[in-house]
This record gives sequence, structure tokens and C-alpha cells, in this order.
Amino acid sequence: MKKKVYLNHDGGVDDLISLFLLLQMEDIDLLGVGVIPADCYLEPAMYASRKIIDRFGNGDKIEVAASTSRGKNPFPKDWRMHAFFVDALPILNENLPISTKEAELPAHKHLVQQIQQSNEPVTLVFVGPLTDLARALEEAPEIEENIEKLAWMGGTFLDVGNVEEPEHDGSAEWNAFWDPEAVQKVWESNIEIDLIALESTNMVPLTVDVRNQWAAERKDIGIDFLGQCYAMVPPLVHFQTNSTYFLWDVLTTATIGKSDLVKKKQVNCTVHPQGASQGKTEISEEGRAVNLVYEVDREQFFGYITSLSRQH
Ligand code: AGV
Ligand code: CA
Repeated sequence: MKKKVYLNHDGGVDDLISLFLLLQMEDIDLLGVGVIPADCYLEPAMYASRKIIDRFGNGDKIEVAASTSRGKNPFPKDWRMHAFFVDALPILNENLPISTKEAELPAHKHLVQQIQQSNEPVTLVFVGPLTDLARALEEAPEIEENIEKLAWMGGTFLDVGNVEEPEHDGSAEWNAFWDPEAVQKVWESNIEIDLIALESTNMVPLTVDVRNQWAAERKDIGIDFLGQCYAMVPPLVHFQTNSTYFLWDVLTTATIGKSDLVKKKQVNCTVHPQGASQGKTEISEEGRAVNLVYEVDREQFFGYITSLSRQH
């Protein structure tokens, strides 16, 4: 039986590759996609998502819903531009106009609808902020019962997160920082949560080595798509900078298709809702339980996503 999955993403390179990979997984039934304008601009991220489903979705009828959510702390503009570059790739623009439909409902309501209509519990994959899920739970708390689990790319318990912004102390991860209150709201639910935090995503930086492997195989259209997308963002070369790219969301997505790539342990934690540490997740006995993904087999991970991408 196929696993029912709903994806909510925020239009970054690894968000859009996550969508592409979910479409390649044989035992996954993708019910719908929501796009939130956090680490992207909404319009190109919506177009790119619909074009990826057209090109790589094997004829599946999947709707893409636009979010009306707004965050507390905006992402840097340079990063938000990435969706424009993916949307403009020739491989996604061979066959216009776009066939995949934009949903009539906004993303949080589309999420509620898809969960309610599913005859089996739905696995949620969130690779951006949690705002649409928090709003969905506010509107229809009963959907919780038809959620298998949530896999979320977010948070960290390391001393250093990945937010480098004025008025912040650097301890948070960006998806949590964009809307810390949404994290708090989701934490109040009873949904089982897998937290793909920086502990594990730090182990999968983009490197020149990996890029070159994809380049060598670019005759395969799926590998070429990977290579073209990851040509837009900076790899780790000499040392890590604020813009160094990791395969954050792709690791999150890969755990859905192949759970033995990673190690998990249960921790209790809370989130800082405001102040200089806002968005920081912190271990605390009184906090809520989550499954922290803290380690990944890097070789196996890249092997898995590369073989998934090959078009036969
Ligand atoms: O914090 C990681 C999240 C992931 O969902 N995003 C990017 C991934 O899609 C924000 C982010 C942190 N550092 C970044 C980010 C960077 N250097 N470039 C672009 N986005
Ligand atoms: Ca993302």
C-alpha cells in the first residue's frame, strides 16, 4: 500500500528538489502541495512546483495551493530569488501552458481538505516554516487524528544555528525563526514529530564533488535537473559561510522514502517565542517529545537521491 503524503514547502532549491524526489518515490502517493512565501517569492515557486509536477509527475493529478501566511522574521531577498531561477529552467518550460492546477483554497485550508478526504492517515512533510500547519490545526483541530506523523526540517539543539541577523543571537534555525509561534502551536498538538534538525543536515553540505558526479551523468534528464538546480547555490569549499548550501529539505524528504538513512532519538523540547533567541529550540524535561534525527549516512544518502533521480 502506498504511503499518503502532503508536502508544504517554501520554494528554495532543496524544497523544489524535494517535490521532484517525492514524485519519483514508487511507494508514495502525493496528495497535494502547499507553497508558503518564506524562503521564496510565491509566484515563481508556484509556477516551478506546477511545472515540476507536469514534467516529472507521471501524469498524476496533484493540486498546488498558494499560502496566505506571513511570517514574523523575513528571509534575505537573495535566497528568496532562487525560485525565479528554477522556474526559468528550459527543462521546465518545454511544454507550456502548465497543466497542473492551482488549488482554489489557500494552502492551510487545502491541507485540511486533503487530510479530511484521505481514507488513510497522512504523513506531513514540512520543509519550510510551520505556519500553514498551525493555522490548519486552529481551524480544524480534529485533523490531528488523521495525521500519521509530521516530518519537519527545522530546529537545532547545537550552540550555533543558521540565523545571522541583527537583533538575534544566532541560536535558532531559520524555519523556526521565521514563525516561532507556529512551532509553539504545533508543539501543543499530539502529532508525532520527526525533527530533521541542523544536527543531521549539517552532515550533508553541497560539495563540488557531488556536483561533478551529477555533471558526469547529465545525459540522464533527472540527474541533469538535479545538477542544474544545484548549480544555482554555493557549495561548501574552504569553510562554511552564511550562504553555504546544505541538502536540508532533501534529507527530510529522503527519510520518508528510506528511513534507515538516519538515526533518531527522542528528546523533550520547547521553543523560544520571542526575544534575542526567538525560534531557538531547547531541550527541557517539561517540553514536548519529538524524534530528533541526529545522524545520517552521507554516502548512502547521496546514492539514494541520485538513483531516485535517474529517469528510465
Ligand atoms: O534552515 C534551512 C531551511 C531549509 O528549509 N532554509 C533553506 C532550506 O530550504 C533556510 C536557509 C538557511 N540557510 C540558507 C537558507 C541559505 N544559505 N540559503 C538559502 N536558504
Ligand atoms: Ca525550505
